[in-house]
Amino acid sequence: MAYEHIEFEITEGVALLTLNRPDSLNSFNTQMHAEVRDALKQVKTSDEVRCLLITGNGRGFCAGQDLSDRAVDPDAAAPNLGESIEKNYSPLLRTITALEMPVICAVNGVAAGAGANIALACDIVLASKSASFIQAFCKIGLIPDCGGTWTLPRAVGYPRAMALSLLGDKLSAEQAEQWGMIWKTYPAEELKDAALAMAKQLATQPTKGLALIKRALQSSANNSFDEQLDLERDLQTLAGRTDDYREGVSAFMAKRPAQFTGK
Ligand code: T3D
Repeated sequence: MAYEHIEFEITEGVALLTLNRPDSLNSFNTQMHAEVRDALKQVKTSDEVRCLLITGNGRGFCAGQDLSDRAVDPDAAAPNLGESIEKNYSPLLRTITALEMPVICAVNGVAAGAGANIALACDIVLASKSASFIQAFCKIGLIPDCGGTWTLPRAVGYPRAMALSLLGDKLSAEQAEQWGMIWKTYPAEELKDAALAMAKQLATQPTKGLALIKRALQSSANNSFDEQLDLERDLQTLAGRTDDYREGVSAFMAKRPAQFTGK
């Protein structure tokens, strides 16, 4: 598939997916959804990719749904937003969170609406110091989607999640970093290099083990302590059977750097 609204490349084990509709702050239209879906299918099926990095071109990361596709004639029937969520947004979020590798988001500018919550669903969120996060949904009569009503209270606590969602205020990336909502901020000119360096480093690590860590932490939100202990036992059993575990222990014992294959 030829891409018009995204850029996609795979280098050194890293898939770099760049949203590329800068004139509308990389907001999602149907075609961009299809292109992102296609790229993520490649990420999922490739033997080569061991880390995904998502970012945006221009001054925004992503302003959510392209609202020019939603300009509703007052006499026309209301659009079926549930269908749009079911067909496009929820599968995207499910794919990102289920990918068996680390997913980094480098938020290069404003992340609003679905754009904010897509970023927050990634495993490690980096941002430019000039970026911001806006739960813009309330300003147009909608509710936070893309998992935001799940992710946000867990990331920042209920009072902050509620105020951000009801007010739709702009949260600076630096404040988000201080709150622990994201991992780190960087000066704008350093963000992409820092994100790529982190992605390349992660792509050399025990990918299966990292995927199991991701699964364990995701499950902790809904498990009791006892259930989580059982899950850790089961996932550690799987981790212990990987080639990379063998290699990690041999390398440690031989006092040499480990050469992980992701297997
Ligand atoms: O519909 C469904 O399928 C359901 C799912 C919904 C998910 C959602 O994401 S709903 C929420 C949609 N997003 C928003 O409500 C955010 C709308 N954008 C904004 O509020 C502002 O643009 C920002 C706060 C993000 C940034 O403000 P600012 O002042 O830095 O930039 P700007 O001037 O508003 O935007 C720059 C251009 O991008 C501008 O176009 P122009 O005038 O230069 O030709 C603007 O219209 C365009 N743009 C920004 N956001 C969108 C957009 N065009 C279409 N859709 C957008 N979401």
